[in-house]
Amino acid sequence: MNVLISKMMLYLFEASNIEEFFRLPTNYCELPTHLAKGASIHSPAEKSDENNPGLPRIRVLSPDAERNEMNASQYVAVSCLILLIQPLCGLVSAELAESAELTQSAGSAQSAEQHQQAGQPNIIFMMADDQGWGGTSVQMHPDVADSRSKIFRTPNLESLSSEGMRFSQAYAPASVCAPTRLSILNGQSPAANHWTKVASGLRSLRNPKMWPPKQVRRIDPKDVTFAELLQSSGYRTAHYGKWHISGGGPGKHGFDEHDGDIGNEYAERFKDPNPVDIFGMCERAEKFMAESRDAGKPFYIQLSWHALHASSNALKETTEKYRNLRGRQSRFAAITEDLDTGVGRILESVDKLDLRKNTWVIYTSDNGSGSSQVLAGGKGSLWEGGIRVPMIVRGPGVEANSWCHTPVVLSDMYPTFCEWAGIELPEKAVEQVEGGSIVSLLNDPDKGQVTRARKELYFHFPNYQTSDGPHSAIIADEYKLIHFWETGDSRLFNLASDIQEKKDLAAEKKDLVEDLEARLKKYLEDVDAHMAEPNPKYDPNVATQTGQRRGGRGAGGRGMGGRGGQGNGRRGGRRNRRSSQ
Ligand SMILES: [Ca+2]
Repeated sequence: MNVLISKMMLYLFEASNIEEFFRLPTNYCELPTHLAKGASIHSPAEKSDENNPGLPRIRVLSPDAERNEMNASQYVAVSCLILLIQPLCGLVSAELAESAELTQSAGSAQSAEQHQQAGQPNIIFMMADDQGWGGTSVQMHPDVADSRSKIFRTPNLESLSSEGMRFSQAYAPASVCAPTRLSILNGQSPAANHWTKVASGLRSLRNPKMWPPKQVRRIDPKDVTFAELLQSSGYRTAHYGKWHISGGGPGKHGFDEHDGDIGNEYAERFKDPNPVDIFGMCERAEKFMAESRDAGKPFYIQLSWHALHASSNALKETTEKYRNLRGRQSRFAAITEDLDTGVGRILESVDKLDLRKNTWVIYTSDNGSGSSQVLAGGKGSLWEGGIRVPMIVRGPGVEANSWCHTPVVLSDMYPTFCEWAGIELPEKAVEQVEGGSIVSLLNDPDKGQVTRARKELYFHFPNYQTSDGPHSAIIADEYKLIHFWETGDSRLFNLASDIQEKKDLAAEKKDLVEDLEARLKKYLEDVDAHMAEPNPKYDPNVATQTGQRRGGRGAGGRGMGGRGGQGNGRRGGRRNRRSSQ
């Protein structure tokens, strides 16, 4: 406490006026640079003080990593004390100013622009819906020519990738929509969130071998989201586009501005000239960027694009360009290009507002689509086609046109954003977050490392959506094991040499299979994952209906393939596009 008071006193000596001081609890940006470096102020998990219910608890993490806490009443008391002695400050501040440190910070009041350059970085996180690994014209792996589409045109993403880093092995936490979105926001896996499929689909099942678990289907109000932490440390935060995880909508979970608690149906009414609200989202984002810059505040903007949903809403002009393609393919090509145009407008806004130097831009997708010419499986399956997604990052210090081949997962974004913002995760978030920061990879893609609570990546899909049935997967080093719960069988692949998951190594590496199966099962127990349970009334002589869609390979064989031609729209669970998956 004494340390905190002394730091506040020091701050007051340097503050140009008392109003600036009073912004301290809510606006870390107002701290002089030398105090602000590495410091954060937040009132995160514990929204109120245990001893004084209703009063927010304020935490100050000083640059030397000392954690200090006080509640709101203590803060007011300290503030009043400092107000009383403020007249003395003038007498002593001249003496203090002789020290090199204070001299350096004298006149530290920064203009908004200066702050943007020196303070916490801005973050723009863009996520497409159902855009597969090969669903853009950006090659996602240097050795895999077909990791890009030769039909779809995304020149703005090409430009972004030429200025940033491509992650060749980035994963969505889930192979379906909402579970991925929640996992990004709270940093926890879909298995631990007990939300692995958008809806259980129990009613459509007839005589299944296993009964899938029910789904939670909303963000838990107790979750600490990264958006709340950013907000508490001075960020302005906005979420535009598809939310899809209920729980009261973005405004209840850390976003100052948002489009509400909306899902797929929302965007369907937006047609030419604003297909699925792509350009509306761009306009709102640019306005938010400009306002934040003018206020001298860092911002976080999440653009959860509705595209590629409602692809028939693409601009007529763009659709015309692809009229030689067949049916769905022409629509997906058109909406993909429209989305890319939206990405270009966002990038233009960043430059127009002179924010590039201090702004991170991340582009990715919420799940695979099965539209890759290379990857097996698709949406709703844990083959690479269901979970490997495009990912490009541009930002301060990132080498242009660079690659990172270390596996990352989108739940890594939470600690990454917090590290960029200089936020130390509160205890509750440390327990909750399974991802690790990718900052060191961005600094050095070869030597950097991601530190997570567990070294391996885990995926859990105890549901029926494809011919795979309930299954789970673990990726450890270059190996990936997929376990199928209906049969108890596992498949093992070396992703480094077999990205297509063609050569099953399970028979020849039995020890490794045993080891990975044990790790997978232990993980699922540790996070209390909800499992599919055997159906005691299952009758092998009666037909089974699981409502399966394409996109898997099938637990027992390779018959399903799932490696459709680029963007042919027939693989990867494209049926039922109007469903809420
Ligand atoms: Ca999706």
